[in-house]
Amino acid sequence: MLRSGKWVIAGLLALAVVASIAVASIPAVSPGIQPAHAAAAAPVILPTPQHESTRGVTFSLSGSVAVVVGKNTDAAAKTLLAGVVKRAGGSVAFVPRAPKDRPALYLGTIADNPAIADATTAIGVDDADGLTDEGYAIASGTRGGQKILVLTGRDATGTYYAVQSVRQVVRDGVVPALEVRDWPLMPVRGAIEGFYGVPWTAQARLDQLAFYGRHKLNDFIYSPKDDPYLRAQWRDLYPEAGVTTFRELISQANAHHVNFSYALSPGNDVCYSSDEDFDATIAKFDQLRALGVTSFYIALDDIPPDLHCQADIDEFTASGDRKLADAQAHFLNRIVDEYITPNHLQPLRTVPTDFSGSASNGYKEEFGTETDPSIRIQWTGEGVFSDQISSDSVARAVQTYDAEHFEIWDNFPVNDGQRDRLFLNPLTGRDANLYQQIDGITANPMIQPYASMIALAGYGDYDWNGPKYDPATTQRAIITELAGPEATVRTALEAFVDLNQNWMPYRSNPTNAPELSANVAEFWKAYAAGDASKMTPLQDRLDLITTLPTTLGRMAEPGFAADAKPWLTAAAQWASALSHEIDMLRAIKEHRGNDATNAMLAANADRARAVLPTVADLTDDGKVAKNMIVPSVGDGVLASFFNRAVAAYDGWLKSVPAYYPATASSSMTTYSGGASRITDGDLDTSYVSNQTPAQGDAVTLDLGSVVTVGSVLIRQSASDSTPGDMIYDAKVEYSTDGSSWTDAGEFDTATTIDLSLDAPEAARYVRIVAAGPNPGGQWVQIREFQVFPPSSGVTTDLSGAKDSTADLAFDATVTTAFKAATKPIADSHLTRTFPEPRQIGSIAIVGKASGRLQVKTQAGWQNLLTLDSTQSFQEAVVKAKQISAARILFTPGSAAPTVYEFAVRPGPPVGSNSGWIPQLLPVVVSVVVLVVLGGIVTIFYRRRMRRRRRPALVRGARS
Ligand code: LTM
Repeated sequence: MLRSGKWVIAGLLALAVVASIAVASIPAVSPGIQPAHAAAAAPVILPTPQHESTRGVTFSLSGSVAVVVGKNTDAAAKTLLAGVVKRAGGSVAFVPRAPKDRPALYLGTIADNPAIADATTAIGVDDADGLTDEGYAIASGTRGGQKILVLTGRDATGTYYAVQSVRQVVRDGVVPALEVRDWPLMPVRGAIEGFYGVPWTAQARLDQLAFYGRHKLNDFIYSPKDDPYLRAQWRDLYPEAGVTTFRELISQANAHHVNFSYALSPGNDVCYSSDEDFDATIAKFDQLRALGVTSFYIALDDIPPDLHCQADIDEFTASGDRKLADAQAHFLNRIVDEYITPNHLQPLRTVPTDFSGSASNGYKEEFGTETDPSIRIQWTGEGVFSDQISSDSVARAVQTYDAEHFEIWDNFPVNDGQRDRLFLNPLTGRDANLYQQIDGITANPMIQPYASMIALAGYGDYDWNGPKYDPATTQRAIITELAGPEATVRTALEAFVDLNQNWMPYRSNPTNAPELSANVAEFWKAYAAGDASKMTPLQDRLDLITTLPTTLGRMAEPGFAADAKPWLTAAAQWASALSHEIDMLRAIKEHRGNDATNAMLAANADRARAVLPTVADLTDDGKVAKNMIVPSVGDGVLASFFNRAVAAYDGWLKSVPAYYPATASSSMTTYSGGASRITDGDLDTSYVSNQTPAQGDAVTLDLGSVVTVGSVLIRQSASDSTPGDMIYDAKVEYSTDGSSWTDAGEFDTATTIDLSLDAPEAARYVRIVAAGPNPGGQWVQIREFQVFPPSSGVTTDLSGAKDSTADLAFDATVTTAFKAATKPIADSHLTRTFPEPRQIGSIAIVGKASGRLQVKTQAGWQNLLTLDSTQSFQEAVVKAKQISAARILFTPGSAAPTVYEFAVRPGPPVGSNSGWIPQLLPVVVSVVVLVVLGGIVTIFYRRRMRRRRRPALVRGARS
C-alpha cells in the first residue's frame, strides 16, 4: 500500500509539473482580428447610380448568351462584356437580331441598332435618350415569353459604363433583377500625373488607365514634373522611344474611354511674345497630335513670377503682377486662335501661376478677364493642399478668375512633399454639390501609382455622384477590389491602410492609425491594471502587421504590394519591435532583468532596421536611386508606443545621465516631432520646425534650476555629415533668468556644435539662436541638445564605431550605445569619474562586455562584478561609500564591447539574475501545493486502509 501511495503522489507531482508547464505555454486567449467584411457583401454599384431599383428579372450569363449589338456598338464595351460573361461561365454570341427562342442581351446606344431601341421601349425605359452624356440605363424584363436584358448608353462611353456597372453585380453567373438610370454629375473626372519625383512607368500608366475605366474616371493629364521634355527641355521633341510609349498610352486611354491630355510646362524660361517659342510649343503639340492627342494643356505652375525676355517686358506694360498674367493670356489665346480652333481640338486647359485661394488679386483678375473664355482653368482650392473645399469658396474663385470653365486640380493624395509617406486615407472634405460650379476634378496622385488607387477610387465615386458619395463604403470596396477574394489578405490590407491614415501635414484635424491607436490605448490601460486579456488585441494586431510583407504578396493588385514594399517591411519591423517591447514590459513587471534587456535590445534592433532608408528617389541629375528615404508608417503611433516602452525600460533602469535633464522649447512652429525629441537622448528622433528661422528665433533648454555648465552638445540636421535643415548662422547663449543672455560662441554651418566653455558658468537656460537668415529658406532640425557639467567625466581609450561615442553609454537611454571599434588591449577601460565622491546604490551594465566592473574609493579600485559577455544585463550592489569613479576594465583581447548603458544608480539593483525565480515560481508553488495535497491523500488513504484492515484482523482472531 505504501508503494501505491508513492505512485499517487508521484503521479500528482508529474501532473502538476505538466500542468504548470502547460499553463506557462498556453498563449493568452486571443480574440484575433476579425476580418471586417468576412461575409460576401450585397451587390453594390460604385459610383452610386443616380437611380436604381430591383425592378426587372434575373438574367443568366451561363451558356451561350446572345448579345444584340449594332455596327457601331462600342468595341471596348463588347470586349468588357465578353469578359464578364466568360467569368460568369458563359460565352457571348454577338448578333444583329435577337433569336426568338432564347433570352437576349441588348448592348449599345439606341442609335446603334433599332432592335436596341425597340427592346428599350419594350421594357419601359422609354426615355433612355434623355440621359446626359456618358449616361446609361440597365433594365430587364420579358418579351414574347423570353427574358431580355438591355444595357444601353447615351453614347459609346455610356454603353461601356453600363457594362462596368453590370460587372459589379453578377453573382453566381446571374445578373440580379435591377433597373438603373445613371449619368455623371461632373463631366471631367480623373487624375493629373503632376507631381515631382520619379515619374510613373509606362506600364503603371497603362494599368492606371484600365483602373480609370473600371471606376468611371474619364480624364488623364500627362504632366510629370520630372519628365525633362515637359519643363527643362520643353522645346525639344521626344525621341523615338518616348513616341512609342505615348502611342501605346493613347490607345489604352481610348480603349478605356479616358481622355488623354498633354500638359507642357514652358514657364521657366519661355518668352511669351516670341514667335520661336510659340512655334516650339506648336511643334511639340504637333508631335503628340500625330499620335492621336486632341487635348492640350499649358501648365504655368511653380515658375518664377517674372518675365524672362526683354520683348515681353516691353510688350506687356500692365502694372505689378498683372504684367505676367497679360503675357500668359497673350500666349494662351494665341494657342487657342492659331492652333486649337483651326484644328478642331478640345478646349485648351491651363493652371495659372497663382493657382490657389479664392481672394482676388491683380494677377488672377487679369488672367481671368484676358484669357479666352473657352480655356479650362484649374485651381487647387484655398491652399496648394486643401483639407476642405467648400462650394462658397469655389463660387468666389470662379468669380475671381472670371472662369466659364473651372476645374479643380486636387493635391490629394500627392506625396511629393512627403515622400516618406503613403496617404491611404479616403477622400473627404469636398462639399457634395461642387458639381454645380465646376466642370470636374483631376486628382494629383502619389509617386506610387498603385497605392494611389485607394484615393482615386474615392474621386471616381465622388466626382460621379457627390451627393451619394460615402467615403467609408468606397474605402471598403476599393480595399476588397485591391486585396482580392482571400479574407486574410483583405484583413491584412485593412490593417496596413489603418497605418497610413494621417494626411499630414495637410489636414488640420488628422486621424492617426485609428484601429492601432485604439488597441494601443487599451493596452496601456490594461498594462497599468495588470489585465493581460486586454493586452492581447494589440499583440494580435502586431502579429498581423508582422506578416504584411508576405500576406499582401497575394493581393489581386500586385502593384500595390510592390509600391508599398518599403512601408510594408518597415511596418513589419516596427511591429516586431513592439512585440519585443511587450515582452520587455512583462519582464520588468516581473523583475526579470535579463529577459527585459534581451527583449529591449531585440526591439532596438528591429527599430533600427525600420528606420533605414529604403524608398527610392531621384538624384539631382534626374536618375532614380534606391534607398534614399526612410519610410514613415503608423502615423506616429508605432513610434510613440516604442518610445513610451523605452521610457518604461529607462525608468526601470534608473540610470542617472552625465548631462543635465532639461525641457526644450522652440520659438518656431513645429513641422514634425515635438520639442521633447530634442532631449530624449535619441539621435534617431528629431524636432523639425516648419519655417525658416527669422533672426532671433531660438531653441531653448530649461535645466530646471541654476547649475554649473561646462559644455554643450547640439546635433543639428538629419545627419552629422550633411548640412540640411538647421540654423546655419548660429549663436549659443546661456542665462540664469531667461531674460539676460551671455554669448557662448558663434557657429557657421555646423551640424554638430560641441562647445566647451572657457570656464564653468552658472546657467538655468541655454539656447541656440539664429543670428542671420538660412540659405534657401532651410528649416531647422535638431536631433539632440545636451548640457553637461564642467566635466562629463566619461573617458575611454577605445575609439568608438561610426556615430558612437563613450557618452552614449551614460545618456540614460538604452536606445543609444557606445560601440567600440576595436578589441580591448591591456588596461582598456570605460570610466565615469564623478565631480565629487558620492554614494551609489548600485550599478547596472546593459550590453556585451568582458571584464571587471569596478568602483574607486579612497582605498583605490575595488572589484564589484566580473562581467560575463554572454549576458546583456548585469548589476551589482555598491556597498563601499564615497565613490569617486566607476569603470569597466575590459579583458584584453575580448570582443569589441558594446555598452548600451552604464547605469549608475542611487538605488538598489532592480532584477538581475532573478529571471529564473518568476519563471519557476508557478512550478515551485504547484509542486509545494501538490506535495501537501499528496500528503493529505496519502494520510487519508492509509487511514482508510487501516480501517479496512481492522475487521479482517478481528475476523482472523476469531478464526
Ligand atoms: O499644385 C500645383 C498646381 N503644382 C505643384 C504640383 O506639381 C505638386 O505636385 C504639388 C504638391 O507638392 N504642388 C504644387 O505646387
